[in-house]
Amino acid sequence: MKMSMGQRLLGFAVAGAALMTGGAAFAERGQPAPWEYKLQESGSVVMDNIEWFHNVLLVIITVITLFVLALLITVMVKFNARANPTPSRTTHNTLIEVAWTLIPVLILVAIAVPSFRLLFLELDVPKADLTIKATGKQWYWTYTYPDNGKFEFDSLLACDETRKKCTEPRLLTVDNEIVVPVNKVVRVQTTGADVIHSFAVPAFGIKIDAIPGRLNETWFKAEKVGMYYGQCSELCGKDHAYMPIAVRVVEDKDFVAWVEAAKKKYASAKDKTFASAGEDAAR
Ligand SMILES: [Cu+2]
Repeated sequence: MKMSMGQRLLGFAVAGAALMTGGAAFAERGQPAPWEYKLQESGSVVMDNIEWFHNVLLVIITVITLFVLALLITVMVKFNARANPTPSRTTHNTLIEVAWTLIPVLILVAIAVPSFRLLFLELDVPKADLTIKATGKQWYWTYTYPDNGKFEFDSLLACDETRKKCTEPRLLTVDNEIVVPVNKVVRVQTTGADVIHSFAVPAFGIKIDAIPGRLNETWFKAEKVGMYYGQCSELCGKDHAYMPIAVRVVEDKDFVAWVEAAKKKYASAKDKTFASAGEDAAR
C-alpha cells in the first residue's frame, strides 16, 4: 500500500509530537531537556518577564509574517503577466506610503516600551540580601562570598563523558556549587581573571560578561528551591564548554548551615586565594 503525501506528513507530525512530549517528560527545572524547543522553565521574576516579552514578540512577528506572505501571494496570483497583461503605470500612492511608514514605526514604539521596562528590571539591581562575586578563569569559576565572613572557592566540572557512572547532568555538574537562599535578592558581580567569560543561568534570565579589569553586576531572586545550571557563554578558549555554573537554591536555615560549613571547608584555601584575587585585580 502506498502512503499518500498527506498520510506521510501526518506520520511525521505524530512522530515529532511524540518526541517532543517524550522529551518534555525528562524536563526538569533549571536545566536543558532533550528535544527542548522552548525556553527553560523560569525560576525568577526577570525570566518571567523575558518569557512574556518573548511570547508577545512571537505573536507580533507571526502576524507580520503572515500578512507579508498574504500580500506576496496576492501579487503573484493577481498581477502576474498572464492574469494582468497590461500593468498599471501607477508609481505613487500617498496614503499607502504614509501608512507603510507610520504603521511599522508605531509597532516599533509599542515594542520599545516593554523592551525598555525589561532592560531596566534586569539592570537595576534591587537592594541585595547577598552578594556573590564570580571570577571567570580558564576554565573554571571562582566564587567569593564577601558578606558571609569572606570565603572563596573554585568550582570545576565534575561530570563529563569520561565519567561513565555520573548520574548528574553531564557537563553541567560541578564539584563545588554556588548555594543561595530561596526568595532572596542575590547580587552577582562578575569579572575575568584572564580572558572574557560570561556568567549565564537561563532559568534566572541572567547573562553577563566577566571581563578582566572590570566589575559587572546582575541579580536574581530564585523563587523555588532546587538546582539551576548555566554555562560560560563567551567563547573563552579550548575548554569553554567545560566550565559550567551550578546554583543550589535552598531554604534559609539550610543556607546558614551551609555558610558555616563552607567557611570551615574553604578556610585553608582562604589566605592563598584572597592573595591571588588581589593579584588578579592588579593585572
Ligand atoms: Cu569561559
